[in-house]
Amino acid sequence: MKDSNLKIRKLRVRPVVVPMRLPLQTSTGAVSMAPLVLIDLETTAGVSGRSYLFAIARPHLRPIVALVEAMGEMIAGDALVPFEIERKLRQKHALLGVHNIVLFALAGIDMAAWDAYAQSLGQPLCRVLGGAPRPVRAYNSKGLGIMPLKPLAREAEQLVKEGFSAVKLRLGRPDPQDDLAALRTVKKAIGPAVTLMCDFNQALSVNDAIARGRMLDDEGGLLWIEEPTRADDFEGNGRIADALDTPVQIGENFMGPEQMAQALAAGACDYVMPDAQRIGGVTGWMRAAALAQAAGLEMSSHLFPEISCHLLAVTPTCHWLEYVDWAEPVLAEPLMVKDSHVLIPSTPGAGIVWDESAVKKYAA
Ligand code: SMN
Ligand code: MG
Repeated sequence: MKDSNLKIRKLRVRPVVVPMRLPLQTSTGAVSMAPLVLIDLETTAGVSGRSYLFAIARPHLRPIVALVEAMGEMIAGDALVPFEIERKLRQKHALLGVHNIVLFALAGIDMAAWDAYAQSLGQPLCRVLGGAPRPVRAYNSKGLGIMPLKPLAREAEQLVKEGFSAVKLRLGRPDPQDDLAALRTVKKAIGPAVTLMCDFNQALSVNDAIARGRMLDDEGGLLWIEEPTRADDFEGNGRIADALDTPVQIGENFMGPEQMAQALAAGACDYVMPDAQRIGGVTGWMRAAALAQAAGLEMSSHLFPEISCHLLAVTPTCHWLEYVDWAEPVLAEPLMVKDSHVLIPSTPGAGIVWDESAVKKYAA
């Protein structure tokens, strides 16, 4: 159906709330259900591009759905050219500000547009981006929240048993000694061969982060310390990164490649991990990947493993894919994992297909 005159017909936007197999308690809040916005971008040739957004909390579903629908009306009838769609939507929202949920809606449309575009060319998304499907190294990021030590140890063993060689522990308990006990518990449960990351979810002040980070440096064995302090305090994150041996990882809250450029200019971190929804979809990711390459920084992904595997496969400084199964309840073809690697589907597009009966069941 290699039709280069494809046009956008309309957008279908559906909110769902799906159960999470492993609820997650972070230092800044609990996530036990996944409120998702499902986007279908219908084209004139019958091809439909699909993507989803993560609303974080149920009350945020409605405003995000409304924004995606409003943007859908702005691009109905336009040619299916992802860069042009992105340019138009950015321009139309310049006065409102292309941040936060405006940017999320734009990213959701961008991802669906790229999916439709790749499908129209009959190729997997990574091929259309100039790469080829290949296994992408992944860590199991489900669970390991702020929880008591016994279930924490059990969960750590379970997550490794699912076929992963790396997991991520959430830290940020009020008493640093309790974090240390959790870290030791998990290290003991997974053994020395399994890679371990940790994530503070912005819990600490810069000074506390330096003190706790030194404690973690002394303990050893962590691949990175993620979001030790407020995500948008680039100067503060930079001071932490300078003070510590363990690399500092940030990026899930970069709002577009523009903000990532500011973080890199401030020397905020050692590693970056943009989130497809916040960096601006496929288009934003590709620009972010060039920034990471220029800065010489390893780049990982945040959530959205289904599309992130295609993106990391064409990222020059590709590091780790964050694997979660949060969208799985509504996916007809769940992502395949083998030997701690995500396998990129060889079907046209990104490979996102809805299980329509599940979508009905979890409609919100
Ligand atoms: C995270 C982010 C958003 C929701 C849950 C957990 C966490 C991660 O920061 O990096 O996985
Ligand atoms: Mg994180």
